[in-house]
This record gives sequence, structure tokens and C-alpha cells, in this order.
Amino acid sequence: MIWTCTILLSTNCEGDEMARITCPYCFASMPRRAVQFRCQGGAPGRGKGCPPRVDEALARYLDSTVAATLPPVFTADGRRQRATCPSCGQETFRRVCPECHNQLPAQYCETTSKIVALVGAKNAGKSTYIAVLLHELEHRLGAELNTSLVACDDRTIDRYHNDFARPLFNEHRLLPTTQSAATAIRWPMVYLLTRRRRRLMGVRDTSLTLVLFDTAGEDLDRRDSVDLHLRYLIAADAIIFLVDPLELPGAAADTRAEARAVAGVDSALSSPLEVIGRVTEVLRSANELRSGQRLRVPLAVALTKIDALQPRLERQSPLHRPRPRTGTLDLTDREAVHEQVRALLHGWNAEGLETFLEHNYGQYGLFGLSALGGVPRNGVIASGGIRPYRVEDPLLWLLYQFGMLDGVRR
Ligand SMILES: Nc1nc2c(ncn2[C@@H]2O[C@H](COP(=O)(O)OP(=O)(O)OP(=O)(O)O)[C@@H](O)[C@H]2O)c(=O)[nH]1
Ligand SMILES: [Mg+2]
Ligand SMILES: [Zn+2]
Ligand SMILES: [Zn+2]
Repeated sequence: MIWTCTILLSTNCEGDEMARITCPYCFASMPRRAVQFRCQGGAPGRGKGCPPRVDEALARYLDSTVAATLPPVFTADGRRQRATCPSCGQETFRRVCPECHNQLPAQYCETTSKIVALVGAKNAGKSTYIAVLLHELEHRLGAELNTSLVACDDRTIDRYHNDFARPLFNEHRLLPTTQSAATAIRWPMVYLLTRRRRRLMGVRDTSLTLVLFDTAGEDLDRRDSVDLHLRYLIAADAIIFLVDPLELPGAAADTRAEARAVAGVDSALSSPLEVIGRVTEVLRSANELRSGQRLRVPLAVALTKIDALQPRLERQSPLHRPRPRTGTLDLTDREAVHEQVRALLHGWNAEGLETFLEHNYGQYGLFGLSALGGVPRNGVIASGGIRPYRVEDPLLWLLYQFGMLDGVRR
């Protein structure tokens, strides 16, 4: 069982990168000028416009003709923010992906993308991680990194509120298992993250679009959803791989009994090595790598649920020290955490994972995090509430890799 989740980070870069765009819904990559427009249609006070009709491409994506009955799509210069419908003469601002015909958020079209795919086995903690990471970005991290986070479309606002924030933060309930794409359409959540940085020449804003997909563990195994998931992975500029330490057989002695009691049941199907093996195989063949060649995509491998580790491991562990909140990537801390996770994997006889990473990835970092900060009981968050711990580390490292965050050595 393999799960993927994808984050797209877009920056307002110049040059070649600006020439192409990746659709956050179907992951097709296209030149910007190939982006199409949808007629605004008729509305009181706006003139007649083209009548709605079934949009076959969108109907295929939505698996519904009702939701895909809309005014027509037409071709014009997609680098522009507006175009005139050749049939009715009305001006429209609605830009759509030429492949799946989903509307592209306006801010999304003005930036280029860096795609980060999140991958993990079933029950690895992906949905919880997304929920808490967004919450942290919006609240605590915003102030530290001088960033603001704005949802780009209404679906994003609704989904975050209904599927993530309300159950977890308001009702203190754990999130349900994510439904497979076979039974529910998975809308990505698209955010614009703007960072204000002081530079010698004054203040400079850098914007990134952050697109989060939350899909079910089994989706990569299903034939009908495989294509889309492979496209996510292949389009990725970086990967975050979540590993539940409770799924590593060697870690049992180092984890709390109460955490093991609520751990996943189908560990045979979701061994982390099996998941990363499958993902790597896909990437290697897409990149046509020969034996001995390594993937260039940066990979962050994060142990989730580290609150489930035995308290005795906390002593002097860099992993259990809070991240220094300096608004930069603390490289000294980064190396110490990497080494600590490495030592844990070795202690758990899971060094095979590291050997595998070493052979296949030119650049990888090891992380440890906890979204909840405590072991939940009977489907309810621990009484101390949600106390996230180092959830932002992989993202900060990736921002650093992308040149969007400074690294400082102490
Ligand atoms: N101790 C601890 N448990 C966690 C944490 N995050 C998630 N869990 C547990 O792991 C379970 C699965 O978390 P999810 O976020 O739903 O995992 P997922 O990877 O989205 O699972 P699927 O959607 O089924 O693939 C939760 O119900 C919790 O019991 C954490 O930070 N600490
Ligand atoms: Mg989930
Ligand atoms: Zn598309
Ligand atoms: Zn029209």
C-alpha cells in the first residue's frame, strides 16, 4: 500500500522555468502559452455569453457530466491574464489546464512550480502531517519566517476546514483513513506562500504555490489511478517520504507499548522499504537511469510519530531538542538530527533503508517529527492537545535546497 501526496512549490522565478507550467490537478506539464481559457458564460448584467455544455475533458477528470457542464473552453495566448471568447465576444479571466480543463488559480499562473511529492505507506501519518504542517505554516511559522499563507481557491478553504482543521483542531478527533481515489475525487489544496526577505537593496517578496494532495495508501497499486500518481512522482522536484517507526520491526524495543497498541495492522503490505522501493523504481525508469546512476531529486526521509519513542532516547538526543527558531535553516542542527536518525535506523537493523537511499539518491536528508506530539487514545488526541514537533524541518530543508531559505552554521 503506497500513498502519495504532492506539494507544488512555485516561485516567481524568471527565464526558462517561467516558460512551462504544471497543472496541479492532473500534473500535465505544458508551455505557458498553451494554457487555455473558459468563456465566462451568460449572467445578468454581463451579456449573453456562451451557454453551458458538457466538457468532455473535465467530465473525464470529475467522472461526472453534471459538474462538467460549463461554458466552452477556447485557445488563446495562455501567458495573458485575459482573453476574448471567439464565439460570444466576452472577455474572460478564467484560465484552464488544456488537458483536464480544471480552472487554474490566477496566482498559480503567475508563478513557476517546484513540485514536492509526499509519499508514505498506509497509516504513516500523512493526512495528520498535512493538517498540522498547514496549521503551523499559518500560525507559528508565519511569524518566524516572515511568511503569509493564502488559499488559492474555495475548494482549498472548504477542504482544509472540513476534512482537516475541524476534526483535528476543533473536535480533537483523529482523521479518518483517506478514501481511495476510486471512491472520491481528491482535490489538491493550493496555497500561495509569500515570504518577505530583507535584502541589501531593500525588501523582496518571494511567492511559492504550495499544492497538497492527500490520497489513500492503496492508490498507487490501483491500475486506474496509477497513471495520475506516477505523473505526480515523475513531475516532482523533491520528495518527502514519511516512515512510521512503529512499522519498523527492529524499533519495537524503542517504542512505547501504548503507541504500538494503536499502530497499523497490515505492516506486511506497507513496509517502508517496499514503498520507497516502488517509488524509486518508477523514478529510475522515468529518468532512464543506468545501474550506478543516482536520482537527482532531493529526498527528505522523515520518521513520523517520534513521540512514540521511549523517553530514554530523549536524553541528549538532537532529535528531541526543539529546532532553533532562527528564521533560517540551522545547518549544525540539521546535521545532528540527520546523524541521530541514522543511528536510530542502524540500531533498529533498518540500515538497509539507508544503503538503499545511498545507492539511489544523490541528495537525501533524514528527519524525525511528530505531528500530534503525543500518542492518541481511543481515536482521541492526547489530553495535552496537539503539540507538533519539528514538522516543518523537511520543508525548511527543501526551501534551502531550492535557494529560498538561508542556511546558517553555528
Ligand atoms: N503517536 C502519534 N501517532 C500519530 C501521529 N500522527 C498520526 N498518528 C497515528 O497514525 C494514524 C494514521 O494517521 P493518518 O494521518 O491518518 O495516516 P495516513 O498516512 O493519512 O493514513 P491513510 O490515509 O490511511 O493512508 C492516526 O490515526 C494516529 O493514530 C503522531 O504524530 N503521533
Ligand atoms: Mg490519510
Ligand atoms: Zn490538468
Ligand atoms: Zn463565449
